[in-house]
Amino acid sequence: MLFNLISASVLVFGLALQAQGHAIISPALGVTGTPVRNDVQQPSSAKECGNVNIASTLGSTTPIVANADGSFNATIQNFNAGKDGSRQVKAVVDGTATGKSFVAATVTKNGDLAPTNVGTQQLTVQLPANTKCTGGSSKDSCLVSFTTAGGFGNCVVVQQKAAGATATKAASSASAASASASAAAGKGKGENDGHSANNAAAGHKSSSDNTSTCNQKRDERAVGTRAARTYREMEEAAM
Ligand SMILES: *[C@@H]1O[C@H](CO)[C@@H](O)[C@H](O)[C@H]1NC(C)=O
Ligand SMILES: CC(=O)N[C@H]1CO[C@H](CO)[C@@H](O)[C@@H]1O
Repeated sequence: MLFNLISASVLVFGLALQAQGHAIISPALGVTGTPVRNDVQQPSSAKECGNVNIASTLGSTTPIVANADGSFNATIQNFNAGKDGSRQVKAVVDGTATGKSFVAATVTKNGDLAPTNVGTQQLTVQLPANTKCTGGSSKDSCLVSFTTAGGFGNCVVVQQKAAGATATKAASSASAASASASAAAGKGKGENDGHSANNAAAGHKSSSDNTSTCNQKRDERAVGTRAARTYREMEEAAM
């Protein structure tokens, strides 16, 4: 009995030494069922989804459907406490869902930097306003990669049903475009602030210049149909 207790303590101690801050964001790319510690990746700028094979898992991963305003919720679960098991994340998004062209997204509701417990928290992310999810067989999926302050994380699949549909209509029909232009005008300042933050955060990302140019155009399109057309052409060119 005592021996069992001791070996159990040794085992727990050993596991604690191994445990270097793992946390996973669900529903994780390539993970079915309840995620376990081994599902956790270590995203890097070269491999934002870690070692997960994006092409072969994209279609079978449960997607998160984004709101029409480009926000979505996800759940983060850590497997050990402390900063190593941080539930505080940064997020980047790849509209093509190929894993090749990520830009910064804004985490509007984050988790604890150094949680004292093991558990879950809700994350809320705002995609940049000009994001178009074009990946996957339904051509409406983005990949979002999360990295915790502990260096762990993974990708999730985000579907852009409402916003994607609006964008597609806008590209093919002038009336839809002016409708979404007035919607954009109505949203106004808050979005722009988000863009500046995104662009600053994107920093090293190659598309940040294009992002800011597009954002400018997006705001201008409320001014008139010519601007709207320019913006649409730009969007089409970007696809
Ligand atoms: C995220 O969750 C909050 C509740 O915590 C809810 O109000 C909000 O609508 C959710 N957002 C999305 C995009 O589902
Ligand atoms: C308008 C603009 O800034 N276009 C640039 C977008 O980014 C590509 C490379 O990613 C450049 O080649 C373009 O000049």
